Amino acid sequence: MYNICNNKCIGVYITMLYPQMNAKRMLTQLSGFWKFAMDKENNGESKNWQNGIPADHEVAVGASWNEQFQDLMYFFDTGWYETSVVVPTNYQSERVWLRVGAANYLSKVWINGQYVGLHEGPHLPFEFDISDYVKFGEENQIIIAVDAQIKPDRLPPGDVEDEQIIGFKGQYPNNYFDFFPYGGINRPVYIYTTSKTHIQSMTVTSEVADATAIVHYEVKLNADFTGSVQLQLSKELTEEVQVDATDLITGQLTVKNPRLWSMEDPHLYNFKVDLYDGENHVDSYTLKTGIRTVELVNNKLVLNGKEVFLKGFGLHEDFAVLGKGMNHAVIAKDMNLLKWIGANSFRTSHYPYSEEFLQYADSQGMLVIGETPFVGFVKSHYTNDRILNHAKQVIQEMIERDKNHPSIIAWSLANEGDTSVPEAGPFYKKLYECAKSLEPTRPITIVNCVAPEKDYALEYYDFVSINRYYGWYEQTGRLDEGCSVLSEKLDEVYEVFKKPIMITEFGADAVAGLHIDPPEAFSEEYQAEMVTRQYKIMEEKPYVMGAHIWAFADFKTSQTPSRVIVNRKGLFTRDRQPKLAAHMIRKEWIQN
Ligand code: BDP
Repeated sequence: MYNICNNKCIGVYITMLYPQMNAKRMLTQLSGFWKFAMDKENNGESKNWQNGIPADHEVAVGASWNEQFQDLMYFFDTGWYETSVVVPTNYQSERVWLRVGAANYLSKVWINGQYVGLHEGPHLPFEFDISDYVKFGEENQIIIAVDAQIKPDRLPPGDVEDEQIIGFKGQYPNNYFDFFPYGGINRPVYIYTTSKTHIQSMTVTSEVADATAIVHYEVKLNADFTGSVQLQLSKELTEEVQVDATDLITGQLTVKNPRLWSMEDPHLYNFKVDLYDGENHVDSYTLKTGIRTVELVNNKLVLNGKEVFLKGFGLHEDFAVLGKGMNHAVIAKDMNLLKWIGANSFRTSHYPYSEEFLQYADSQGMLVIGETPFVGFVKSHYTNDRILNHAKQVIQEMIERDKNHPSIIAWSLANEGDTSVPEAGPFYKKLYECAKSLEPTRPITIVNCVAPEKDYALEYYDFVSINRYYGWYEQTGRLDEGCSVLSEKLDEVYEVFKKPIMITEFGADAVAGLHIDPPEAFSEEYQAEMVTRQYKIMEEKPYVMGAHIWAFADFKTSQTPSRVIVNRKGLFTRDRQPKLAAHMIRKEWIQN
């Protein structure tokens, strides 16, 4: 456990290397059907459920519970999961880890009735060393209680008093962010082993000049180690260093004529690290990463020295039945459609996406703005130390998990908080400083929705991100007016901040199959015309670095009079079929 932003991890060991099977590590997946019990009073512990749950369902793990059974759809209390596993006796001398890809929201873990620890927060993995809790060669009971209650001090927060909220009031359930607050163990669960002394974390960054890359590495071990360390960058480069009683191995590798990671050639190097204690092979880990540079120059994003205009979408992890479950086929479909339409980028709106999603973005050459789950902060959050510390913890976990993905080109630390109150300034400044101290290589932003002259937070960030719905929430039905207001307002935003502007959201709902001419709000024609015209305006502004349409696909929301089951701003339907706007934008993006 280590703390960089001066806050406490809550019993969790932050080591975010994606689990892998290799010469020194065993890996097995525990996803599948688990026993499940609804704890509507949220007091399962007082009923002794940690020793065995009174199962009322059997649900799939690796997906939200809500859509698997009708009576779970609106269940937002604590779901207790139980399974059992035999850990082979030949791993007795190893460390055995239980790793959960993500569970929404607060999870507590017991093995054989013994409390192991808890993790707070959705969308990020957590793991525990369970070596001292398991009985080798015997059946072990694993119980995970997942508390999905919606509360004001959770991230993302919900159930805040209406007066403070600037959007999405009075919905059911009462989350006030515009996506369904799915509960459960949404991503895969693994058991894996490591040696007692093992690699805990790896950081790889690169500098490129004159056809040479300097690859800086930092390999963090869980304990002091004496021996030799072999470092290999794909097959091309091998180095060996001797270390003496240290838990941190740092250095650099020089790569001549590197094959840079880019959108056209998303080349990944295997950075393999092996620890040897004499003849004894102690640990091994292979990290897939890319060599590339990213910077902001003259209001544009520059990748490997070349300017790139970001065109793409805000997405959601959302699919029928799965809810927020990780599914490889849905990821492949989404990435395929992003490429089909000519997008080069997306934002992980409004939370960190699965590791598998980012791995696929790496291999497909897609550029990603990685976002935290801080949606819709209001005044009372900014003066609450628990929120600040929890937010820093989440930033630390996200950066630790995602820092080596070449696809991630920027971080977004929040979406549509109320930045018009003075308390927002110091709060967002602290978040920025926390993230920058952990990760100085990528530009950082927050997404704003208030008027620029009222904003107290964006001045601290590297670029300005804005969500703007001219022609939809304002100037409804008036496309021409929406377009001219957009053009004027963009200039105003630039005048205030004098920083590159990323339009992170613009768009209109369209009901698939609804055709109206002349175009009216909610028709496919209206959405198609609006996003195409507005995109062109944005692209022509010299200070705009990119434009992301809201949204990629329709997605489920809470119940509210302005949503018919799903938010329909998708250019694709929830089952990923194109609306008219998808064809129009494809013409625009593929030609340019
Ligand atoms: C913005 C939010 C996004 C919403 C979108 C909308 O950032 O989550 O879904 O608007 O209203 O407020 O469709």
